[in-house]
Amino acid sequence: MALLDILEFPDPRLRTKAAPVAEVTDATRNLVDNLLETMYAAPGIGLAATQVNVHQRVLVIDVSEEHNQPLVFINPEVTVLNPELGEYDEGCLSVPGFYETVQRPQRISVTALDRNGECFSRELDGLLAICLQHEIDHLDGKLFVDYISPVKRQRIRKKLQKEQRRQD
Ligand code: QAP
Ligand code: CO
Repeated sequence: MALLDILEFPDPRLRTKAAPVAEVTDATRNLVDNLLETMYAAPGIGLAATQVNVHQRVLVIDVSEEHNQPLVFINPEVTVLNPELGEYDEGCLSVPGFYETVQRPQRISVTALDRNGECFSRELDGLLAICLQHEIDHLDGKLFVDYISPVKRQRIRKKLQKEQRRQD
């Protein structure tokens, strides 16, 4: 297993649209394991392959309190069950230190492949539904800061770029 580097906003590679996984192989399972290790080390509750510069439709989530319920979604497809929006203060490992309120549908169903390439479907609500939508956005090149005002987004961009120059 390996810890992977996480791309940070406004890195243009975060805007890449990820391609579907044609076949779940050992290489896919290695990616999943590395995503999980990187997410737990951060620590975070969700990580998409896009964030580690791998442009395949793979993401991992663990919203459990004990950090012992890893969930894997490969080629996830969401259907909104109830268009009613809920608000949540979202953060992102690619936007470290910033949290903003985002509105998303609260009840969804997802169909995806698991780490064995088996298809499954689940109905989701609460934080898990929010987190899954946030992570699928990454696979489409989208970030939570795209939902906030341009002024706030620009302020976050400036602060992170300054931070990144310090580290280079
Ligand atoms: C996505 O985000 C998410 O700013 C997962 O300094 C978050 O794991 C979806 C993190 C909230 C819905 C609601 C963020 C860690 C972790 C930071 C994360 C930070 C350190 C974010
Ligand atoms: Co994120």
